[in-house]
Amino acid sequence: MVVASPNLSKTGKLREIEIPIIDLSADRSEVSKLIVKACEEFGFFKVINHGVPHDVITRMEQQGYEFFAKPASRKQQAGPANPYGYGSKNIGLKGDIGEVEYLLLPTNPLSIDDNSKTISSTDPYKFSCAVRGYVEAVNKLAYEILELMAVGLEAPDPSVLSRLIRDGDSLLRFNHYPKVDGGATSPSCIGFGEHTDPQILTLLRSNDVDGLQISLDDGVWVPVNSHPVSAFCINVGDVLQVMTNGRFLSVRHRAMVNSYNSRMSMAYFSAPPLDATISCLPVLLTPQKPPLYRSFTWAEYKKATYSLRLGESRLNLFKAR
Ligand code: GA4
Repeated sequence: MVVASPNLSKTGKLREIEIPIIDLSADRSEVSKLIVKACEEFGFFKVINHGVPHDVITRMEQQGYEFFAKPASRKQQAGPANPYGYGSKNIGLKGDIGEVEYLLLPTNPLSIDDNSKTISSTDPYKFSCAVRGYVEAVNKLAYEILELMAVGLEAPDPSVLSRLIRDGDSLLRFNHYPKVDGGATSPSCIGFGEHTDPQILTLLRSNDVDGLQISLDDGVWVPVNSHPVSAFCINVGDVLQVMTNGRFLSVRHRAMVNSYNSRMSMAYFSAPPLDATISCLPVLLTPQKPPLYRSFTWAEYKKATYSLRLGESRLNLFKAR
């Protein structure tokens, strides 16, 4: 079932569109078609009835709120982000800034346990349990969505995408966008500047404060409202654009801040292992549609990602000749 999600903002260069909301409990073959359509059209959709338990989400959110409520000096003990750890205003390694503070974490269980000690000295066990539980649940959801995509693309092997994220280099990010005076009316209202996500798939949860925007190919920004609250936002990353030979769009997006409410989001970036080779799925290649990108390893792509600014297009570096 696709529920219309009308967007009410009409200010400036913002446009109303209906972002697909896909019910994952509906008929599998129907759902796989809807997912493919959304990925082709927007590189973005929302899912409901996704199977991630409500208490797993709230436990995780609670940990995020508790961490960001700590004094700056305490949070800084978990930073500076290089690229992992606590960061405030500085994004990445090339001088990008935004009105955001965040925690960026690798998701393998050992790293979670290790990082928990600096992030939550009072109760590292509680933090680590919440994060482990959440990662397990969203990773399962990522598997399911990637399988549905493969089915929708008519790949002979339905696990051709999902198996790539097994023991992968997936990351977790808590973003906190404090309210900013003059937010939404001044240039400083950008919380996280426009970019695409380098990985395969991003699964994002946020509180009920708006701020996320996606860009259509004509450069118009579309606000994604935070309704329904129980949904996850899913976006295609660069690697999936390469694997689908440009059929799925790695969508440009950004996060805005406002002067009324602070926003918190939690993003799970599902990625392949560093040594995985990324290339187009054979089922999508024809003599008329040769590969748009050359093959590369995830390590190679990740290195290119960190050598560029946030908004720069790294995919251009990997175009086939
Ligand atoms: C964008 C998507 C993820 O948040 C992220 C970001 C990473 C970081 O913050 O360390 C990057 C950014 C993201 C792309 C370009 C580089 C790297 C900041 C930056 C300027 C964790 C990721 O994988 O790439």
